[in-house]
Amino acid sequence: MKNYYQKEIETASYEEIRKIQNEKIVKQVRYVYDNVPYYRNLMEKKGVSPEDIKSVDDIKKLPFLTKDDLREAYPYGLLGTDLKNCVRIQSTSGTTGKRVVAFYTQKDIDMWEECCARAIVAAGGSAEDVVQVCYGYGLFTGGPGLNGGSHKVGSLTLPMSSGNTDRQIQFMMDLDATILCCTPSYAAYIGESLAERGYKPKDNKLKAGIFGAEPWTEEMRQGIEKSLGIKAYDIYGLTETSGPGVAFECEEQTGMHINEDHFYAEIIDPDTGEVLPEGEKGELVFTSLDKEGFPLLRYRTKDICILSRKKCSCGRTHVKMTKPLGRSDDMMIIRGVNVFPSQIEAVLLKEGYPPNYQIVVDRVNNSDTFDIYVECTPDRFSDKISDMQAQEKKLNLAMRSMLGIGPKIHLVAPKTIERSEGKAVRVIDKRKLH
Ligand code: DLL
Repeated sequence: MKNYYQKEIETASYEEIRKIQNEKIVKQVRYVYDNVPYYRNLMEKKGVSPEDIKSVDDIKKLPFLTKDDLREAYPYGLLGTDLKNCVRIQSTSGTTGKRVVAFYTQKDIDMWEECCARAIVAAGGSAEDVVQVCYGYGLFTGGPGLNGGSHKVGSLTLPMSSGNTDRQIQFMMDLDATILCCTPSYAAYIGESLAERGYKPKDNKLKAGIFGAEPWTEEMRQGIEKSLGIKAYDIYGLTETSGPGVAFECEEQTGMHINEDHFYAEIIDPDTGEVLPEGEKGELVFTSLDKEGFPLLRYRTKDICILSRKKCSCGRTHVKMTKPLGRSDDMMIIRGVNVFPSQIEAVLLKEGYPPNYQIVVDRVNNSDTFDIYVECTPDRFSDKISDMQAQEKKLNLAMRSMLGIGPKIHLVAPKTIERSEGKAVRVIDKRKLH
């Protein structure tokens, strides 16, 4: 028997889903127009009023929102309701110093957790399961989202958070965890660590994993499935829309169903903004249909993917997205953390370094390496190793405080980083994740 968390809506016909979306969008646009002056202003500039939006077909008339808008409106400018109605924030890094701060009412949290619950049930989860959540807890949405989803399903939840692999393995083995939730690179690392300790895949009770928050390949999936003896499911989401669970994989493992009763998806040409037909590759844009705290309309995710309405054998009818196939901006995800070169540049300038640098990212033994080569100014350059090390340490701390993760800093002599004749090559990503 097939299992769903909310069968009726997850298997509703296209017409039924459209009807729900059409009803919600009319209300939602009116709500945003009345409550978010920042967006009202954008609508007025574009000459659109709430009366122009009668169905989701009219969404294309609305203005886009981007990370730049989030930065400009930071922190409260896109809030949809009084702060007293909000119960939580979550946050992630933004393009420069300013982070994205998303606000949630209790209703928003319930909706988000239900989306995660759908993902857990699609991966075979039920009240019988022990769900080990080793996404980060705190400001990152991964831990809280899957934790809440697991509670809704009624599974026993192990709120591990990330890191401390010895403890992860101890709980996994002693408490018979059956579903593992973490980034795919951490899942691969756990698999390796189990093997190093002499465990075979059959020694654990895991049956499924729910992995996302960063790009991963089919090869990686096969490796994880083999090393842990599980079926590995992809899960997608972003802080701006809620967090994990915007889309999730079912047993077919051929793309992720988008929770269309809550999020309306469009694919656009990233250069022209034109909406592209189903099946074409472009940038994914989301409109949240019923969020109260942070109700973004037409948010440009910068993730490049393809949508498909091909019938799915799992019985779910919601549109599917491919894995993100790339980004239309320069955001990297390193050890699960979103990193923009502009953030690195901002730290260098603040610390008095010239913006001559190169970022090198690689993956060694399933863990990301993160190195930044920075040119010293002549007055700072020294023959004394301890002087240079002290400066590297200071820069490492400044980077860590901006990014949330610490790169290995290599200060190099002035004029040694190759000058390019065209666009500077700032990032060398050797991971080949797409
Ligand atoms: O990464 C939310 C999340 C947590 C998703 C746990 C899945 C599991 P942010 O930190 O705001 O939110 O980063 C969002 O991460 O725009 C994508 O570029 C990338 N991303 C998220 N899921 C996937 C995935 C969380 N399954 C950004 N595959 C998004 C590839 C993903 N990239």
